[in-house]
Amino acid sequence: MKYQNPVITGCYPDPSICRVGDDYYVVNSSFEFFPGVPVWHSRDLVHWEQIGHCITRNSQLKLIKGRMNNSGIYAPTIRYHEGIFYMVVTNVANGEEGTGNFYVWTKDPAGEWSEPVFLNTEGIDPSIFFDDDGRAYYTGTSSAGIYLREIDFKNGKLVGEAVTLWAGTGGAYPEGPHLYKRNGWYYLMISEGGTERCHMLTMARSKNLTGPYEGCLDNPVMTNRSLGLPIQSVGHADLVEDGNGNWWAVCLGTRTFGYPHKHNLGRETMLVPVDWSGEWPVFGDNGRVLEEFETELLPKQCCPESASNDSYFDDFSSSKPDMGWNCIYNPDASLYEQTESGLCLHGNEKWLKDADTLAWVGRRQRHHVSCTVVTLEFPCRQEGEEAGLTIFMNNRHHYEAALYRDNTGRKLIFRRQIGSLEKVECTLDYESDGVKLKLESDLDEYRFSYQKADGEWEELGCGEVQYLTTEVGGAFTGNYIGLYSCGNGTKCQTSAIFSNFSYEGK
Ligand code: 6LW
Repeated sequence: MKYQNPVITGCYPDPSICRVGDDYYVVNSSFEFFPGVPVWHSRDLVHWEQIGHCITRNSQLKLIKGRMNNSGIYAPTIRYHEGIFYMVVTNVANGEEGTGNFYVWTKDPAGEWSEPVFLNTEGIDPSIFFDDDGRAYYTGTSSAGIYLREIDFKNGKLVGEAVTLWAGTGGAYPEGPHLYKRNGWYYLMISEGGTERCHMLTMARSKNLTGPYEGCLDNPVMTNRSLGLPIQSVGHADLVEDGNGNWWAVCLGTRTFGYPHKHNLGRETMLVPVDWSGEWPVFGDNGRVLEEFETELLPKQCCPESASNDSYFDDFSSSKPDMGWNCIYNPDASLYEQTESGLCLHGNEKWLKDADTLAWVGRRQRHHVSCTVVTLEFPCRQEGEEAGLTIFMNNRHHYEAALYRDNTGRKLIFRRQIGSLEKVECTLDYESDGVKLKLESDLDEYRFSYQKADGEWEELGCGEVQYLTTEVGGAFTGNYIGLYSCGNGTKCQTSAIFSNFSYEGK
């Protein structure tokens, strides 16, 4: 059978995987977005369905504001041991209290996870390894390389001395470590070169847990660097052995376009067949990650119900919001309300360009070519009130169509914000209380339109995709399609009601 990469499209980087019987679970980074750490389930490794989040309560996570797409939740690891799932992760936040490395645990990965247990240790990209004798170990990054320390889950703390295991092959940023044991060897797998175009996966092994570790002579064992392949920047991988003894890796990669290469969907999750019949694993096509792999080895059971993430509709009638929706930073419940007419946003006094708590919900853009339509009711009366549909990399890079009230009346506007440049490029006088908005995307442009009274769509404006790419305006995340309301200086008196949201990816 042939399958296509990415297997999880959109901004779902730093995948980590574990298996329990026939069930596979993946978690990803979530940065400043909330809920944090999406949890996916699959039985065939190709079709993934989101079943929850590890972080769903403000008490579990304090997100700091202000740093665009490069703070918050980095690089989780998921492991299963004796009936319990553990997820260990970093909240990157300048060393503020209640941040750093922590783990949460659960017996049901689709349910609620525990309160955080902080580990008070340096670095990022934590991982957990259970040795055959049942002892558990933590690995993480330091300036000297990858270090190991025993972890005592009973008492929720690291114990003993830290030992540096390996500093990699000399590439920048040795990170993303995971340990595995096979045929009496401890294998340490890490990423080097940075998460951008030089990203690579390297390995070392030792007969002893604490080393010395010897690098694989074939390092890097996986990379697409300097190759003209459609998927770039592959790395940050995790391995899993299926029930038939075959090995697989999940890793991140980007689908780049244009020249110089750029990407706007963030780093996505790829599946790589691994041949570990020899001493060292061989990843994908001789160390390269392809868009399409042909393999007869996938676990047989398929999950057809989760086969399509290509289209999505929401009338916001469900009492629990769909898992694909996120807020930015910790949510303020007073800004959101579910009503019979749809999702109601109560805009606060902020601007959309503020790196702050907003009445904002967004879903990841998961396809380059896509079409989103949403209905908005917003009889704005107070000067400055605004609500609309935005394509959003971060607070400094976004385009939107919105209903807006200025000192002369209600307007329909199209605005672009590219760094510190901000321009309202179209302003139409607009009488009606409501509007249907459309956002279309391809590799070149984001196009916004609205539906006129006669049912025809009229374009409001468009903007280049390239200015909303990671390379131009972002850091670690991809674009979100957002619904928002803001008062631009004064708290909104008018509620914005969004309904009939549809997204179609091609
Ligand atoms: C993550 C690091 C990385 O912590 O990017 O690609 C960082 N790898 O390991 C943020 O995703």
